[in-house]
Amino acid sequence: MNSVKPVRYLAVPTAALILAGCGSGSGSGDAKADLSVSAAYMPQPVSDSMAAGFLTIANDGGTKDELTSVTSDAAGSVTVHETVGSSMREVTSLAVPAHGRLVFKSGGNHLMFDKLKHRPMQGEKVTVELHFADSGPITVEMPVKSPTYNPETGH
Ligand SMILES: [Cu+2]
Repeated sequence: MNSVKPVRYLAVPTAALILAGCGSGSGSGDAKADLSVSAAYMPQPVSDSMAAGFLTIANDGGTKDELTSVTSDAAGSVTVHETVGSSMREVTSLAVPAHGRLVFKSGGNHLMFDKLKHRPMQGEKVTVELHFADSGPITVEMPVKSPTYNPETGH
């Protein structure tokens, strides 16, 4: 008579499978994050060891992503900073909203290059690799501009 019990338990895994199927279906197709980078530049640093970098990451997809780290062969470390009031602090990630942008600009979010291999000069390029929570890495050639470069005026 112990052959009755297993039948009753079959109902539970079936319901779980149906739920799992719904969940994976909604995450496919054009709902994914679709990232592109523009307006990248580094003001020629006044320091031999440290520099800042700026860029804009646009997301044309319907799902948000997160910038989780930045690496560069030109520097011993690259960290992501945000500016709150008049002080800056390092953050471990920044969101790239769905159908939105993550903007790095002077006085706001910025990349901080530390332990530079050499001091980047105007006209050179610094290669950085951006790493995200979901999307694949993006390599960016960041041109070095004058120390007082203003992206709004272009000089
Ligand atoms: Cu900083």
